[in-house]
Amino acid sequence: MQYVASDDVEQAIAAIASDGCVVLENAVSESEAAELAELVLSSPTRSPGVSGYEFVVCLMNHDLRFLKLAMHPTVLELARHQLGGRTEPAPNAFAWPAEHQILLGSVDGLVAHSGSDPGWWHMDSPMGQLNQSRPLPDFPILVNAIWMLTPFREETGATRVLPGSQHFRHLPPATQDALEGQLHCCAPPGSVVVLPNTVWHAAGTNQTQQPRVAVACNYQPWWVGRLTMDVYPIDREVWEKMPPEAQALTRHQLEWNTDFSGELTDTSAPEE
Ligand SMILES: O=C(O)CCC(=O)C(=O)O
Repeated sequence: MQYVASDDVEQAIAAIASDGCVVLENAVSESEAAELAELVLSSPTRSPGVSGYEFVVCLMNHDLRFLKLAMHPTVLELARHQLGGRTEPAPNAFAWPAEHQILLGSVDGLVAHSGSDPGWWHMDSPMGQLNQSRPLPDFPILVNAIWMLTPFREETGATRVLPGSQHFRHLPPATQDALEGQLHCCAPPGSVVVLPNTVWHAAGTNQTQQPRVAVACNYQPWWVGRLTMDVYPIDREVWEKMPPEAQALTRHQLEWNTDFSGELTDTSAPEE
């Protein structure tokens, strides 16, 4: 696992090529991280994960301050590098406009409460949904930027990754156990691990008394739609308040079909 300065795009690209992922250190300040961690914890709309673990869905509908993470220039540059395609047309292939090649799929909180179970090893969608009788693509279809807003250490439940697994081109075994060669992404609040969806990863287990709080910003190419039933669109009224660059990355969400939905709870709703 390589740790690089948050503006060092070249080094970060090299680290992803060799290890499958990279940590950008101190990409926002610790005080900004602390403020955003509180905002995650006060956001009402949750979806359950393994025991003791919750997703806090579509944080942007709660507060546009999360744009600070989603629009981070180095993260956007890495997402473009990983997911972008042809920029010059050929006689037999058109080029999609470079500035519209990547989109923001979701911005969700990841909360591992005290005593959380370890996560299942996986590759991010849609790798698990593809035909598993063929090798999976050797290129990513999603880039996950997991922002660490509280201390990430083994005992707080830091995300686990298996460096090099980007070459395996198949899903990990369906296990929550430690895998040989796994590493914990340990870093101070304000750092971000950038993981293309070719790499195996899983949440750790939080053995402390404090919640471990992260925000996952998922980027995808223009040719991918709503990826899972646990991803929810930005509300139009919220979208209208966004700066133009963020509107361009999220406009597609306004058209998403949400007939398929996962299990959601609203912690602000009165108990029945
Ligand atoms: O919360 C974590 O540490 C892992 C999150 C994760 O696996 C994901 O966002 O795909």
